Amino acid sequence: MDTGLARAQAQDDGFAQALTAGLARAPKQIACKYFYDETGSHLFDRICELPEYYQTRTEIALLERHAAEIAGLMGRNIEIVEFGAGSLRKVRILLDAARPDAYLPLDISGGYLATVVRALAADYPALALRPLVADFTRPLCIAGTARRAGFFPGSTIGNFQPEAAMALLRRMRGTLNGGGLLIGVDLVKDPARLHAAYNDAGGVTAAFNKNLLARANRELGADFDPDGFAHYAPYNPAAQRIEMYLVSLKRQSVQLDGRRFDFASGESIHTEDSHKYTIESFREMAAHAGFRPRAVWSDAERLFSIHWLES
Ligand code: AVJ
Repeated sequence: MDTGLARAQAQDDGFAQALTAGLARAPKQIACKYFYDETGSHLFDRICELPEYYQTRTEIALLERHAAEIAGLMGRNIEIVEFGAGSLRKVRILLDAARPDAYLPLDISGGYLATVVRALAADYPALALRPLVADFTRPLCIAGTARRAGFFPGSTIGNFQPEAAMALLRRMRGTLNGGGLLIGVDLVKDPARLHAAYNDAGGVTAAFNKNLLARANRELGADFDPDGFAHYAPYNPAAQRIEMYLVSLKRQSVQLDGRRFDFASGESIHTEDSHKYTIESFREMAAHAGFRPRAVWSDAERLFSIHWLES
């Protein structure tokens, strides 16, 4: 989607440490949050526009169609807290419909938050903007006692292993002062449809995946050859998730931080899992995290879901 925004770069998000530790493991791995440097964020915006990637446009259509009902459930005199400031297009729908007293975007990038605040200040003069530089995957405490509506769109919850997703929901619940959580969740569906969404014909997802290697070269002085790796993103139906890998196309070595990492031909770096849920399986997980699932909206094809969970 066109957010019209670029994320600021060079925040110290621990990439160097995470990559050296992840490449020393067997099998090799790296957390998917490291995709999102400035280039990666632009590539992700392009993914959201792809014909194969139904998620973004489906979620936006659901938000638009049900905005009034969502606002009614959120109630009056609330604060909206967004976990990971993402697409302004999505939160604007909520700001217009729910008219909260304050918007608290939480993000690891202070530069990106500054851009968000600048973009919204002009259009919402009566809205208190309280950006918070924070990693929402870590323990969270947000000062203040006003009732909050949490917002966690984009099926980002799918990037966490189910156990970690449950723990994250629990932690988010603890920040809402008795309010609710509006959360977007991608649904289990025809594996061919899922496969196409992560293996687009234009190769944008492949470029997004390989940008991790380019990022390591740019920021850490590594010497990865991105063409020496293949983008591989199969759907694992037993685990109900897309798994994303970079697979070495040959035997090769990479220098990073004064260390050498060897790759056998065919050896992989696991870069992302994207878990899919049924409406029922997600509601069950939310209930285990202490929420009461109150409302759910989905499109006619059952591609994507948005849940309103009360705490
Ligand atoms: C929208 C961030 C959850 O799992 O679909 C898109 C990111 N990875 N294509 C997803 C992603 C590959 C993603 N999130």
